[in-house]
Amino acid sequence: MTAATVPGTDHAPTTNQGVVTWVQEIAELAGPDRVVWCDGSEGEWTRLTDYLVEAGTIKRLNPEKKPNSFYAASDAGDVARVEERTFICSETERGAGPTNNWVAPAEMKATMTDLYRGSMRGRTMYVVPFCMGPTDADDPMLGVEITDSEYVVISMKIMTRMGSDVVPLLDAAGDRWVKALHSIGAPLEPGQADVPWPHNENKYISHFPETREIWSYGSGYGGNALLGKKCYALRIASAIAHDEGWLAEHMLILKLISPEEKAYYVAAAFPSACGKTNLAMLQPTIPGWRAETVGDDIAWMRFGKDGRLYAVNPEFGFFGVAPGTNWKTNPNAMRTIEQGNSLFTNVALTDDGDVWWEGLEGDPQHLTDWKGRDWTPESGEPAAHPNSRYTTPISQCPVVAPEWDDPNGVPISAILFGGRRKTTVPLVTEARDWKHGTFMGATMSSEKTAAAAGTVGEVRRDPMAMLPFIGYNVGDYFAHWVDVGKSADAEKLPKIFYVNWFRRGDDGRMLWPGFGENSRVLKWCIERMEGKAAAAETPIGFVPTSDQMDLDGLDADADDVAAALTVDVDEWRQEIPLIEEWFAKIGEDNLPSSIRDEFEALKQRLGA
Ligand code: SAT
Ligand code: MN
Repeated sequence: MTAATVPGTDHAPTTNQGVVTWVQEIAELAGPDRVVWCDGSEGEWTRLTDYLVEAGTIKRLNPEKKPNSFYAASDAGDVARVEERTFICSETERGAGPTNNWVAPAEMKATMTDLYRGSMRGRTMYVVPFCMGPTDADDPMLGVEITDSEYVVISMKIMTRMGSDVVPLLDAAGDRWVKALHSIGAPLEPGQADVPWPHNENKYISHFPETREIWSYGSGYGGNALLGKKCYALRIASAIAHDEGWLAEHMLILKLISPEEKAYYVAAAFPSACGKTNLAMLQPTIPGWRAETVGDDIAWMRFGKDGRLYAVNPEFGFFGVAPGTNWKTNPNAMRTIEQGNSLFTNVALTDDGDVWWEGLEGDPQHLTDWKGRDWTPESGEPAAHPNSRYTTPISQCPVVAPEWDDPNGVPISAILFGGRRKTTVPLVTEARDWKHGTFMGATMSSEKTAAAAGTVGEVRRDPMAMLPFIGYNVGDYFAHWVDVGKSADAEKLPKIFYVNWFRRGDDGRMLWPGFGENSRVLKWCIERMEGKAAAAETPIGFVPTSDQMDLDGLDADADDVAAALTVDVDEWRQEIPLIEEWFAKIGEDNLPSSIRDEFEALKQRLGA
C-alpha cells in the first residue's frame, strides 16, 4: 500500500505540511490498516475505552467506586522503563556521555527502520498532536506522537494537553515540534487473534537530541510509550534547555502558603522511592501553613523578565506509583483518583470492581492480582506489581494550585535535592551558594530499596535524580547548571538545600517522622530565605540545630531530632572516596573544573 491509500492518511486536520508528510512516510513504512488523527474529545475517549474493554486490554471499574475509570494489566515482560534499552543517539559518543547508552544516529535509524517496516500491520495508527505545558505559552512545546496503541492514546489524554486544541498551534509551528514515533511492534496477520497486551521482546527507546526526535519500539508501558513524559519532557527537553539556557528537571513543584498568606514555590528532586509524590501533595502539620501542588514529577525552569527562575509543569496528569499510596501517606492523591476519569495499571482488582494495592487501607480476603490470578492473604506474593500506577488528571487534585496551568509558571524560591540515606546526610543542609548547591545535586545519593534489583542499602549516585533522564553528557549537564547560575543575579536565584528524611539511629529506628512533618523543614528553608532563621556553618554547608527549627507539637524524641541534624565529620570523610569513585566514572575530561573545585574545597573543610 502506498501512503496515500492508507485510509485516513489524507484526513489531516493540520496545515503543517511537515506533519502531514511525516505521517504519510510512517504510514507507508509501518503499513497500518488505517490512520486516525486524534482530537482528544470525550467521544474519542468513549470509543477507545469501549474498544479496549472489548479487546480485553482494560476493564471498566465499578462506576459507584471509581466513575469513568479503568483497569489494565500489562504483560509481565512490560512493566517498567527499560534503561538498558534506552539510547541517546547524539552525533558523537561524547555527546551522550558515560552515563547513557549510545548508538550512532544513522545506525540506530537503520536498525529501527527495519523494525518499523510493517510493524503496524492489522492495526490502527493514531496521530496524537500534543503540547507539553500550557497551550497559551509564548512558545508552546509541541509534539506529535504516532502510536499503534489505544492504551497509549487514552493515557496521553490524561497526561498531556492533546488533540484539536493543539492543532492551530501545530499549524503555526513550522518545524518547531518533536517527532515522537511509537510502535508496540506487534503486527497482526489476517485472521490472527490479538492478545490483551501486545508488545515485543525486542525493545528500543531511542532519542535523537540534535534533531529532537524520539523513536520507541516494543513496549506499551509508561515512560517507554507515553513519549511526552520522560522522553520529551526530560531527555529531549534537557538538550533543548542546554542549547537555550534553561533547565528541564525531574522535580516536583510545591506551593507553600504561610499563616500571613505569603506564597513560596519550591522545586524538589528525589530518586524513586523517596516520597516525591507525597511531598508534592504535602499536608503541613504546622498550624496555619498550607500547601498546594503545581506538579509531581517534572519542572521546566526559565528566567522571567524580573530575573527570577520560573517553573512550569509540562504535564497534565499524575502517573503515580500506587503501592504505599493511602489516606495517611497521601490523602490528596486518594481524593484525586476517587473522582474517577483515571486509569490503573498492574494494580489488583477487588471482587466489587474496585482497585487495591499493597499499603492501601482495607484488608481484602480475595482479589484478582495483576497477573489475573486469584489472590488471598496466603498467596505470599504482592497482589499489585511494585511499579503499578495510577494515571489521573492533575485538575482533579483537591489541592492543585490555581496557577498550575499558568504559562508564565511560578517563581521558585528554593530547590531541594534529596535522597534516602541511613547515615551521614543530615535532615537538611543549605548550600553555601548556587555552585555549591550544584555540587550537592551532582553528588546526590540514595540507598537502593528492596523494590529494585541489586544489593539493598547500597549507595548509588543519582545526580539531580536525573541519571536516566539527562539527554546529553552528564559533565556538560553539570557545567550547564553552573552556567545558569552565572547568568543570573545571585540574589534572585533560588536557594539550594539538601534534605534526607531517612536518617536512622544505631538500632535502625527512623530519627525523623517524615510525611506532613517535613513541612517543618520547609518552614526553616523559607525562614532562611527571608533571613529569619539561624543555622550553624559546618564543613558541608549551613545546618540548623534543633532550637533553630519550629518543632512545636512534634511527636518525636528531641535527641533523635538532634541526631538527625548532626554533621559527623568522620562519616563525611568516608563519603569522600565514594564521591571520588563517582567522579572517576564521569571522567575528568567530562567533569567541569568548578565541580572538581567544590569537591577539593569540601575535602579541605573536612580535613580529609
Ligand atoms: O514509566 S515512567 O518513566 O513514566 C515513570 C517512572 O519510571 O518514573
Ligand atoms: Mn519520575
